[in-house]
Amino acid sequence: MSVTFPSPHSYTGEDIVELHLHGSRACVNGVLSDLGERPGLRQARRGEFTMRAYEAGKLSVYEVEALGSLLTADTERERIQALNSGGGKEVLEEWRKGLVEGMAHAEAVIDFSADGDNTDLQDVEQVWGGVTKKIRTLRERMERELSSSVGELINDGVSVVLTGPPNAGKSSLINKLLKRDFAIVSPEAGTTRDVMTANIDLDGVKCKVSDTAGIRDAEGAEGIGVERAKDMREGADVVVEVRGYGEEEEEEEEGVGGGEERNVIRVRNKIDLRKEGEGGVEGVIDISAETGEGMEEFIDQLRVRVNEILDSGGGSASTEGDGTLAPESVVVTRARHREHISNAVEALLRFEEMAGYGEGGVDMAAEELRLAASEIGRVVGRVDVEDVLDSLFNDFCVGK
Ligand SMILES: Nc1nc2c(ncn2[C@@H]2O[C@H](COP(=O)(O)OP(=O)(O)OP(=O)(O)O)[C@@H](O)[C@H]2O)c(=O)[nH]1
Ligand SMILES: [Mg+2]
Repeated sequence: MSVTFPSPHSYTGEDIVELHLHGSRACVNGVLSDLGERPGLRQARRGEFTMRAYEAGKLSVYEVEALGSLLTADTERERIQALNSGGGKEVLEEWRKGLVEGMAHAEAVIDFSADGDNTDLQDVEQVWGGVTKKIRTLRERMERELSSSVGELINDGVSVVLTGPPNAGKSSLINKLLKRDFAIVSPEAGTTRDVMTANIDLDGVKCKVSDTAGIRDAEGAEGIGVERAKDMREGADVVVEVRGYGEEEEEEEEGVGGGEERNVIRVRNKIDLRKEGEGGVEGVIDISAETGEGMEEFIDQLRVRVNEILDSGGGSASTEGDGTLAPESVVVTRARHREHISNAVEALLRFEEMAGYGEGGVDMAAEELRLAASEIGRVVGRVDVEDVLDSLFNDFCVGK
């Protein structure tokens, strides 16, 4: 069976024919090899359909990125965020419109001042005052959006780093979390050296969990592993401090453990070795990576921390009054968006500084507005984005 999509109402805007076949490899290969022998026909490259849709103006870069996120989405939150990218695009277009309006007003003020007619000077100043006020509000709105990294966290995953002394059971714990034999576990201290990272889906939120080398004074390859472990701990969204049962005390003295940092979860592993009648420690979750005891409480605690991070990362337009996420208003979902919006904010700060300085100032200030508008335009963008697109389309599969 075949279905035709005449131009311009197809995905790419061109004429498209879809062949619907039986799914067996032999059928598909038979048809493909027949088509391949006909002049002018070849297989599509990865993401070529989307590339053509983009070139035909059917999709913006922002939408292509969202489609890329959708195709690679591991979790429900990622999927919803990608589907809601339209909301982000609308916000961006509203910002750009505001900036372009500001530019138009600036032009008017410049023209008016050039006329040398001072009778309506007060009106002009009033108009200009209104423009600068609007731009300031817009800039504050952008800063609020930048202060939230929820979009990127949902896309990239929340990083959870397991750390602690050698032999505490970090590798055993990651295996338990992943429900598979992922990292090597051995009674030898200093088994893990490289950082080992795998994703888990925590109620629809992607978490990148990393097992790291046990922290101790070490040389050679293990020493490098320890350095990597420390770097990972530093950059983690959530730190899980793992101690082996009976090993907590000496660690505290060395100043490795403890800490009341908000993003730290402290666990005491190997609780199956606990002696009769011995109690727990305040603020520390007892688990056994071997028997699974306490794992539920640990995962609950992890869930609480991850949600706290997402909620506080919102703290703005992306968080509703009751603290629940409103993903439809998330604008920044990639580092690329952050970069352009930050550039726009900087330009607007310069604008605000100059806007007050008489006539010459308006000229220069207007230039900053233009710059800010073009940066915001790039986020949605059709401006010099070839490199973005190249790397993006590579993530797509053939046929998309
Ligand atoms: N009894 C008991 N033993 C455990 C438990 N968890 C881990 N172990 C044992 O502790 C030893 C060390 O476990 P690992 O998971 O390799 O510890 P690690 O923290 O990754 O160690 P390094 O990679 O060397 O830093 C192994 O012999 C495990 O079998 C537990 O809950 N109970
Ligand atoms: Mg290990």
